[in-house]
Amino acid sequence: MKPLPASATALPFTVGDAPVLVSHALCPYVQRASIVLAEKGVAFQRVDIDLAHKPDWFTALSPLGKTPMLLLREGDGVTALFESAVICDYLDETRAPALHPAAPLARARHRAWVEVASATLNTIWQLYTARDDAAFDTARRALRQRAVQLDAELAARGPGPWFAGAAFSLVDAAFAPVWRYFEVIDPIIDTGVFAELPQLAAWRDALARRGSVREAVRSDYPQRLREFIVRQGGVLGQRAQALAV
Ligand SMILES: N[C@@H](CCC(=O)N[C@@H](CS)C(=O)NCC(=O)O)C(=O)O
Repeated sequence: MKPLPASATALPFTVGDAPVLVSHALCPYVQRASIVLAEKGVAFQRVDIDLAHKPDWFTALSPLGKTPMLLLREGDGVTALFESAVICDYLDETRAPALHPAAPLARARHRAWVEVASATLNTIWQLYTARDDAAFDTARRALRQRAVQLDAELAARGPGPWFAGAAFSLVDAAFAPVWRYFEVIDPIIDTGVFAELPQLAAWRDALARRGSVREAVRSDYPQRLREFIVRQGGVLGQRAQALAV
């Protein structure tokens, strides 16, 4: 694939030696890429866009019109990478330290758990867009089941603090944004998703304190997420609004 000439993309910023992470303030998939860049000590520029009004340059470069998109300088041109798992894998193949296991089978298993994190994000979406109590409870139960499953997986894997023990991995980067949602959701409606799951509690806690995880969102993230949830107008949004007045 030939990189696009920089002049053809009409970007409102310059892609220099540091890659550009095209982002949305609340996007959990962007957080994955941001965490991985930070873990690898790669300096990057973050450009936030409004997904409700996608800029033309973004639509031209992004086949699926989704964040994250990573823009990389290649010679005189710019190459756009999309899909968070692909971006993370590319970064892992090109920058140390490795965040995937070296053995192909263990690496494949880790990639599968990244998929589990994506599926969990879809269920969280169902939770905060649920229009009635039954839909909310269906999503809540599915998330509880997932949490129980992960707690058992962590117990089987042995001591942490990370998913794969002492080494932070791409699975950690994929799940950190998943658990972060509940820092905003649970104070609105206590979902009970994490009740009595000690391994999972310890993992969540370690992730929440990791520098790369903390820096993956701006300081106003909780407030923005709460406002976004209110705008959804679902069960959770209505409760959030009621609590705010
Ligand atoms: N599978 C994609 C999902 C990315 C995604 O869903 N991004 C959302 C924001 S969090 C998006 O850009 N939505 C805009 C749209 O679908 O039009 C990935 O892993 O990168």
